[in-house]
Amino acid sequence: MSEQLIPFTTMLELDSGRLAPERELVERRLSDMRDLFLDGSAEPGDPLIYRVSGIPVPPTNANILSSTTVIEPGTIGREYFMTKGHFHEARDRAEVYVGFAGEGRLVLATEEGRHAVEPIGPGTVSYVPGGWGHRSVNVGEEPLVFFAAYVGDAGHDYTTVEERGFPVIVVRGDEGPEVVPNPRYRP
Ligand code: M6P
Ligand code: ZN
Repeated sequence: MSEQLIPFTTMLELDSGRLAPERELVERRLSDMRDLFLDGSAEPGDPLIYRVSGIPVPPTNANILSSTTVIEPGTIGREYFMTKGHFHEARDRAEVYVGFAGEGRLVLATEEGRHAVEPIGPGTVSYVPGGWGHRSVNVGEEPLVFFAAYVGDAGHDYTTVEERGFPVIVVRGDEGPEVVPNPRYRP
C-alpha cells in the first residue's frame, strides 16, 4: 500500500455546489473554451461558464476522485453553457454523476460515433461507462449543480473532443432545449 489516507468529510452545499473546505477550485471562462462553441468566436464577452471544485486524493486506481461542478445558466449563440467535455485517458474507467440542482443534460459519445443524452437534475444518478466521452450542459435558468466520482487514475483527455467534437449539441429551441446534430462533428 503506497499511502495511508486518514478519513475525512467535506460539506457540500446542495444549492450552490460549494464545498467546505474548498481544496481545489477551477474556473472556466469562455476564453478557455471558445472553439468548443459553434459561435464562440462571435461572442465579444468572456463570461464565467462553470466551476469545478475537487476533492483531491492520490490519482491511483485504488482511490476515487470526486468533484462538484456548477454550470452557470446562459447560451453562446443558441448553444447552452456546457463543460469542455472529455474522454478518460484510461478509456475503460467509469464515472458516476449525481444531480443536485438545476436542469441539465449529460451528453455522451463513444469514439465509434454512438451517442446518448441523459437528464441531470435533483436526484439523478447517472452511470458513465468506460469508453464514453461526456459533457454536461445547463439547459435551465438556474445554476446546474452536480457531483461526480471516478476512478482515480482515469485522467482527462480533452484533445479528442477538441479535434472531433460530440455527434450532437444542445441548443435553445422555440419550445425548450433541442438535441441537434453537430455540424462540426468529425467521425
Ligand atoms: C465532472 C467530472 C470532472 C470534470 C468536470 C468538468 O465534475 O467529470 O472530472 O473535470 O465534470 O468537466 P470537464 O473536465 O470536461 O471540463
Ligand atoms: Zn470524466
